[in-house]
Amino acid sequence: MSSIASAPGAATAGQIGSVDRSGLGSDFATDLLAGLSASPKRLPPKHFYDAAGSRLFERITTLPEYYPTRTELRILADHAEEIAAFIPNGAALVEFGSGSSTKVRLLLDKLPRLAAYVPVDISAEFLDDEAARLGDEFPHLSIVPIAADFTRGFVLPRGLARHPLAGFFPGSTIGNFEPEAARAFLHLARRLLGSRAVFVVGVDLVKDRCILEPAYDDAAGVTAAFNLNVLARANRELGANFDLAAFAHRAFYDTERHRIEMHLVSGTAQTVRVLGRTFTFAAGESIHTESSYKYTVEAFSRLAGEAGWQSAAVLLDVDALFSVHVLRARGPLMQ
Ligand code: AVJ
Repeated sequence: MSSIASAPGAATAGQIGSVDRSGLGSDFATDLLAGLSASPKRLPPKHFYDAAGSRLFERITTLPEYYPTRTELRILADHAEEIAAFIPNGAALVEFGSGSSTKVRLLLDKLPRLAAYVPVDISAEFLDDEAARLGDEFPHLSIVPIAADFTRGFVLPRGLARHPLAGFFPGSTIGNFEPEAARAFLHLARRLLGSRAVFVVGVDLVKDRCILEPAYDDAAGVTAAFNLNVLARANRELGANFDLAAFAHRAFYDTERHRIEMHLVSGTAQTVRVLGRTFTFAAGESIHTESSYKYTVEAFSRLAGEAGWQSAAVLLDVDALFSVHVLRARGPLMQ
């Protein structure tokens, strides 16, 4: 892997070229205790992605019912050149929540003059592997991995400041945010990337529940295993005693709020111990583990507009299942 620190004259912040883990706290315990104490019970979806959860998610992306990944890949493959044309030569490309780098490869192939690729991900393990692999494939590209929870904001290495910045946020991960939080995140990205930035965002589209619900409740049970893994993770990491057989995966589309909700439903009245505390479940009581918001093209453009971006292009697949928005920074930013 080459490093941006080797770029002549680049001012660096000392963390460049290696994975910076300083932003990672163990907030799983905190969030689990708070979420189980809340009513209704809840847990943020970012905790799905330990090593086992990341593997299960990779399997989800290959399921016949789960259309988002393959559809977005198709859009990116079909329009890579058009999207790349919005990203200036010498830019640094910051990817939020990079996971596996399959999607960005399609853009990198069309960006031979990119100065740096900056994958930001909560999973340092994934980051290391993918960064190493990408480094082999793109030997002239500086790769600057940052292990951070981007939902909390993070600092870019100072060496990147002199480059025009572009953001990449594929996968409709933005759908995990409540609309207010999505707007706040878009605003944060606008501040981070600067006044000449371009931001490429993948957004899942509103559609019939007949397509949406199977995508989050597949026949092979992989999504169920993915959802239940967060309880297994609590048992592994926090010594909790969740009985996985006593919880069921449930996913449904809320047509009014335009969101999929995933829950873990307790089959019986039971108590669970986590870090010395006891939590009671009524029969049928659930933990709300994920919301996955769906947007129309107009609704997402409006949201981005409220966060200091303007729409430069919107690309869809032929069946209008998924959208890729190319946004450009607009006007002076209100703090
Ligand atoms: C990674 C948030 C985009 O909402 O479709 C997939 C996560 N959850 N199946 C999504 C997920 C269940 C996924 N995102």
